[in-house]
Amino acid sequence: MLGDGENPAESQNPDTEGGNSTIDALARKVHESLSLAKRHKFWETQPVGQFKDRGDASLSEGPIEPPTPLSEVKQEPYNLPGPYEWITCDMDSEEMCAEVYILLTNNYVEDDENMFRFNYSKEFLRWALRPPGYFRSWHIGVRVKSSKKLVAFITGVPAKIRVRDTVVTKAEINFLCVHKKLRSKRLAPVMIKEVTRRVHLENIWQAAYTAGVILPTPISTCQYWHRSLNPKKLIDVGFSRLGARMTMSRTIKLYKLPDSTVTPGFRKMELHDIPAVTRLLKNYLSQFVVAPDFDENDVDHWLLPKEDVVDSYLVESPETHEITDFCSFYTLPSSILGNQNYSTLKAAYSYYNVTTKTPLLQLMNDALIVAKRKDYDVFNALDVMQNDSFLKELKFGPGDGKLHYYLYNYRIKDVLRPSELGLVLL
Ligand code: MYA
Repeated sequence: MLGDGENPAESQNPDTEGGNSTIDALARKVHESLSLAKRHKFWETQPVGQFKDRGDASLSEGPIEPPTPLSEVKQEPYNLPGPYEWITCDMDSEEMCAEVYILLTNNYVEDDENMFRFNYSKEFLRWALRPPGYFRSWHIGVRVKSSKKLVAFITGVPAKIRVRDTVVTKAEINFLCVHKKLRSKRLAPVMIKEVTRRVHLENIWQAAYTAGVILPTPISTCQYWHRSLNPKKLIDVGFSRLGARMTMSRTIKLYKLPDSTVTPGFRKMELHDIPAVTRLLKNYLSQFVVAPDFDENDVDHWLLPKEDVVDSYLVESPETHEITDFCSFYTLPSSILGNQNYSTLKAAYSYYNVTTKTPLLQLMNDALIVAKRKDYDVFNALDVMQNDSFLKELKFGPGDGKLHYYLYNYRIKDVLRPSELGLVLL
């Protein structure tokens, strides 16, 4: 099933007792067994947790390197190979946005079997890349000088992220993409160094990112779970398989959902709900080790419903009119590669969910009902936050894609359990 990138050879589930030490041991073993040539030539030079430092109690938590004076930050862009040039992508421009969309549609993340490829919509990209306080200079493209064709991309957006008690403005790095024809030419490290330089120019020294590949060194490793909404299509396109001793009609029955939601007062979030939703989220997210520190502007941007981009629902108590619960998902279709009958898989991704009165299981079942009604084929969720408490019961199945979370220039002592993460990156 589709995850965010490849599924590394890892059979351990960190979300179990003793998971940290098992992962540490595994990481050390992998590191030791690699020949020098196979090591991370680029990542070993970067201020990130290194595999060899795992479990070293003398290293303290927090920034790995202090900020350098701004005057010492390199003023000119890094050198690109001769045929290429840097551009700053103006996502307000319809043409630019379309070029980025096409690059990603044809070259971005695929599953292990190359059956599906993320197909972020233009509207989604605009939303993801222009949050409050965004920097246009962090939307970086690489063009072929002669043809002007866009062949690589990387982005950052600023976000206040709390790690334990410390809130730091970090860059969230995403959409790193190199055209298929230009792979394995060490372009990615140059892109990463260039975005780092531009982030430093704004006096920001930390970053958060996720990837399907193992790099030095994950702060946590999560798993995607998938809830079939349209099982027949999912089976037809090879996203899922008919279970043993299951017929198609029994499978369809198994995943059937009621037509309407069950929680009284369940409705779409509206503009006037922003203060209440912000309060709910702030309270709720405070229990996690790593979480965004959302203010009302952030909630307006990230959680107010946007057609085919982000959906948010809440529970308004019919008696007191208090907002007691909240759930949300974002829309990220995938292209179905080489199928005669279908070209797109419509997927909803669980985003931020908060409960104070409604059982989470019931709230998420209502989210599934809404998603089904809106014609999504599948509802995906990571095992972050308290998601583990509803996944199995609501008939989500584990995917084979793992998603690793990383921090740049910030050391965390021990690997975190997914349930200690309160952060969802797009
Ligand atoms: S995750 C999504 C990544 N995109 C895709 O998977 C799309 C399809 N794949 C591609 O477009 C290419 O394969 C990419 C690599 C571009 C991924 N994150 O140029 P190369 C390292 C970080 O020869 P290519 C997302 O967007 C690799 O280990 N590093 O390789 C978050 C090796 O280094 P080392 C990665 O295949 C991105 C080097 O690149 C990734 O042609 C967060 C090889 O370079 C990866 N996903 O291109 C970026 N994949 O030798 C980090 C490979 O050391 C941000 N590599 O092992 C860091 C914070 C920066 C800001 C800091 C501010 C203070």
